[in-house]
Amino acid sequence: MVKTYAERAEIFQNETARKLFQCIERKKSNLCVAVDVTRKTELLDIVDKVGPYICLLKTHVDVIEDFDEDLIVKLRALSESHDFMIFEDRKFADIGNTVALQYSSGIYKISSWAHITNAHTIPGEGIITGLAQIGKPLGRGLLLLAEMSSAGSLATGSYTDATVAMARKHKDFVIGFIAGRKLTGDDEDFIVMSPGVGLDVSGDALGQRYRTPEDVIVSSGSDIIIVGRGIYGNGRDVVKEAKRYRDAGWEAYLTRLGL
Ligand code: BMP
Repeated sequence: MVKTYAERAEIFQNETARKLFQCIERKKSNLCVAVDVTRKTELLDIVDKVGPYICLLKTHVDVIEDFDEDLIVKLRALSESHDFMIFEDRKFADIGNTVALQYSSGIYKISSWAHITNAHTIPGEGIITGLAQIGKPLGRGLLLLAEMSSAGSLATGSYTDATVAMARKHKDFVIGFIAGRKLTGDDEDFIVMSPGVGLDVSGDALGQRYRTPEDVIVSSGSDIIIVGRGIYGNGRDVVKEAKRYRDAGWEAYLTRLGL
């Protein structure tokens, strides 16, 4: 039987995963918004508008042209006031020693504010142990990129399988996957977050491919939809679109539960 988010919240060893599922249940939202804009004020404005409808904000902090510490202070305040968590989509991809430095240091000090980050598995298991050295004491969670939504992705087949095997060895820190579908049985608990979700178009000019929330959640068993330009792109009404995707994601979840 398919478990509810609330039931699954109890199972996780990792504190961040538990809190995320509790937040999803509280807000009745499995929507993560991806806000890929380049100015602080624009980012903060969108986040303030969509905040009530999301469980998770996904950032690419390195595209912000006027980044400063104040942005982090404000994002954290919005995360508290609107009750969502923060996922920095850093896609680490280096040896353990290097990623530990990239995660903790430099301009962004990602580990100090992002509840969740992610990593490619191409370097091998050292990338997880390197990030865990920094993130585990802080109670952070890591997602592994097991699949990608872009056309021609090489993250398929045995690469995806090896990524799942790595996750199983680090369940206290690895909380799940970026993937297009559920990758493990119901007896194991990993969160699957799926990017490449859109209701109006099937792709972009640079290889992105979109599927509907229903396809992702009901047919493929994913847990969280990640939506970017479908919400904030092309002069869209950000609040209206955020509600629309939140509702579509939640209805799909209820359908999956058979309700
Ligand atoms: P959009 O919905 O605007 O296409 O944005 C998708 C977001 O998800 C981007 O921030 C992108 O970096 C991220 N993403 C993706 O599209 N596909 C993947 O496989 C992994 C991602 O992180």
